[in-house]
Amino acid sequence: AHTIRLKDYLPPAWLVETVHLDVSLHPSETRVRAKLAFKPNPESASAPLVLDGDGLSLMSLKLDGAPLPAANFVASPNQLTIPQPPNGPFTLEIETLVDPSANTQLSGLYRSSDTYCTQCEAEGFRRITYFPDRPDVMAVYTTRIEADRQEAPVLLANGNLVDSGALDNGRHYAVWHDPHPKPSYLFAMVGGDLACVEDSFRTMSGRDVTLRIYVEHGKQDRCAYAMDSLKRSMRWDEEAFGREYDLDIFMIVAVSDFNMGAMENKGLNVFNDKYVLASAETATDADFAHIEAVIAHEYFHNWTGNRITCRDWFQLCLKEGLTVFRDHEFSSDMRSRPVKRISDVRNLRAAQFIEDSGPLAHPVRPEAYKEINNFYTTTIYEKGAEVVRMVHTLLGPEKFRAGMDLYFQRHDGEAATVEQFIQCFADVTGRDIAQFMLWYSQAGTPRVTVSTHHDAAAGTYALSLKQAVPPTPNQPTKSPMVIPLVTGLIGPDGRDLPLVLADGGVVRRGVLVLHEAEWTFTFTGITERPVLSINRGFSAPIELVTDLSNDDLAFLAAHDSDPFNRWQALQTISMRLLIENVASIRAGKAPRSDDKLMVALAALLENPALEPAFVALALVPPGEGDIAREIGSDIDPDAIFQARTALRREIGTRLGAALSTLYERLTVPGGYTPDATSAGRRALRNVALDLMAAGGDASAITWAARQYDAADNMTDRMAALATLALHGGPEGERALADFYSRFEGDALVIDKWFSLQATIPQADTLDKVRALTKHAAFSFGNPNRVRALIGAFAMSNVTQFNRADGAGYDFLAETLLALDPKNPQVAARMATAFRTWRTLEEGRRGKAEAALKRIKEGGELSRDLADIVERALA
Ligand code: HT7
Ligand code: ZN
Repeated sequence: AHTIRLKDYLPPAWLVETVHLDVSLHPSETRVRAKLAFKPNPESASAPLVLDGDGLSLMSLKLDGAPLPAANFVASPNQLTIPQPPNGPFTLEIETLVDPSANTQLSGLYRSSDTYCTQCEAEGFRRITYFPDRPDVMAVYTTRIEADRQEAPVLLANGNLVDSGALDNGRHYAVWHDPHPKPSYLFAMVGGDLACVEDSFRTMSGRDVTLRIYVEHGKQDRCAYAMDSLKRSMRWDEEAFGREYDLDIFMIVAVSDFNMGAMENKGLNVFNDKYVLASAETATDADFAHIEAVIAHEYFHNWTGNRITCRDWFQLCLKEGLTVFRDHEFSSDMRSRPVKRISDVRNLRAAQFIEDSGPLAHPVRPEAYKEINNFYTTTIYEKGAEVVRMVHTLLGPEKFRAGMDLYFQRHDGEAATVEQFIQCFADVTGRDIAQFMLWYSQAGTPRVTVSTHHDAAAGTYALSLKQAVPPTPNQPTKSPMVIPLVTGLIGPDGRDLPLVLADGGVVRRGVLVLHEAEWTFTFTGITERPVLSINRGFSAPIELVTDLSNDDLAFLAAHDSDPFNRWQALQTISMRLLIENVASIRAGKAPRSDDKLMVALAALLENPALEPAFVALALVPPGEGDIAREIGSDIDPDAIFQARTALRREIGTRLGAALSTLYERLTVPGGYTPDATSAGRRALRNVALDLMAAGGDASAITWAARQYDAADNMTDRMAALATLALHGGPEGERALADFYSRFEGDALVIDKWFSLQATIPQADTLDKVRALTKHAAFSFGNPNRVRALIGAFAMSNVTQFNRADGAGYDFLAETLLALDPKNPQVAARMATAFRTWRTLEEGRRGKAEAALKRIKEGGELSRDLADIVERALA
């Protein structure tokens, strides 16, 4: 397939001022009439008019009201060209016919259950009509939709409703007008028989905005948390960023077939129903937190993405990284900031660091792509957010806000670039940004190695830092980056010492900035040896290698004023132990235990000042993927699993008494509420239960069974079910069967049942997963089902996906080949499970490579799947 390159960007030759769409909905023959007002772009040379299409059937074409003779245009399903358009403005009327029921790709106009809906990002609009389908062509849209009133009583599009009424033959229509110019990827329309929950919000300037959430009939009572999250997001964006909503109505439509989480279409967000619907009985605390975050994320896009959009898809992180940063900040303000940061960093390491160290690594702003859908990655989103966070750390909150204000003021209504965004921060500080831009252009996770030297006689403390960025695809050598390291030196009394640099330099807000490949910061006035706390709050997305001893780390775990580094210290001690034990297990020796680690963990359990949610996170050892990443090559997933299981067993047995006390003490009084404090208590209680079971405590199984039966909420029921399924033998089987019969028919809940079974690290799991693909509740047509079963198996069941006999790889290869013709986007995403294949030990490596090659040669692959497989093999 053709490669698209950033360096080839050219402004559009033709701009579109207005779009009038007239859509007559029909299950298989939807007629779309598009009237487009074109004008030449004064900034580019005259050129033919070339419009994008994707699988379209052209029915008629008029230019300035007159049918265009066939000799004057060239139309194919994927392109419409007018070689010699008029010299000045003109209108084009294009009529196309589309089949929403046959659209299994879920891009363009499709049907979810019986609802008509659209997904236009990144390039779905061209599956509805011919258009210059690129984000720098911004137009004002008016959308008229007509449909059978019975089939689709609700007709929605972007903007405000300006007209509606009845038609003959049981049909009706609605006209929506969106006054804000927008790119085609933000277009949306919906038609269906949906229920609606309504509320309102008064903006900071006193305007009343109608808020509506549309869901399937009967699901209205599961929308309360989403609505509350929306109102809190709207208020927060006013308070934190001064951003007010700009239409009279904001709508969310929940659909059950959706390729991603949600979509920020102007005024008409379309959501995967997983991120809308929640009740105590059906959603876990984690689900509630995700709903809050995704609602906020899509709402925040109204300013960072919609009012200011991206010039081209290479700038995707401009809207996504920034909006993730904003939603992380929102959740931190709504919940516990340290707990949110630890969870976000855990996710970053588990997904982005892995992507960044393998064949799919790419810069936060890529320079080339074959299929843009494959670049909605954790690097664009999560690393993109970390880069914005570093700007915040380097500048401090006031200057950061000033830079953001300037960005909104300068670029409102525009399609902008990453340079323009970063330039705003340069302009409010007078700083040079050239080196910082490397964060956007260089892929790979920088590794910073730290060594320290305390000179008691001189009262100095030298902190030597070295940075290196590993090679990544097409980037063999790298330059040093700007790395902001929030740092503290902790004295023997556990208090931070003043940071005074020997050269007279000032350390603002504890931020040391490394610019060079190697640098030594020397502090004065340090008479007693301090303990170093560096990269506090994970101020830079780096791998850190320090010379801290385990005793230093235990000291940090107990005393650091930075909660993130308290957690990190325990993780580092555990990681050292795990890595040693993996090597022992592979050498046929028994894993060792670490008394000091147990003492440090026990201290956590006894410290009433710590938040339960923090303690819960601190008790969970590094994941199998993290351990593999740390080891780096020649990975044996079974040895990693055994080492981790041994550590969990050790924690469960050594701390058993304290864990059971916690379990009994931490019951959450009253009915279920999803707030962060109660969720934290539940999290710790459930971690305690699971560790007790891991320690082989038979009473833990009894407690889990009791908890499962008595639970009044999904968090406790699901946690008990997981413990039983993992450790409970027949009790586990009984509970799994009970769970299915309790929730049969509730697809989102049954997804939890699929995922749990797919992630059990036992030898018969693959057979069970195969059997579950035939289960009545499973469907390859629904992305949530596919992700719940196949995705969970391939991405989260490290030992069974990586079975030594290669059967896990074979299963995934076969599944992807079957799924690809139906839904290439989802197939391509699942294929990224192969991204670490080169790090495996020889036997598995060979089998994974063979499976990848089998996919590659498996017939006519979609551009999406071919791109991932080719890059994985390269
Ligand atoms: N901006 C949205 C991205 C998205 C998407 C991309 C490709 C294919 C389907 C999609 N659905 C949504 C989501 C977001 O980041 O807010
Ligand atoms: Zn987004």
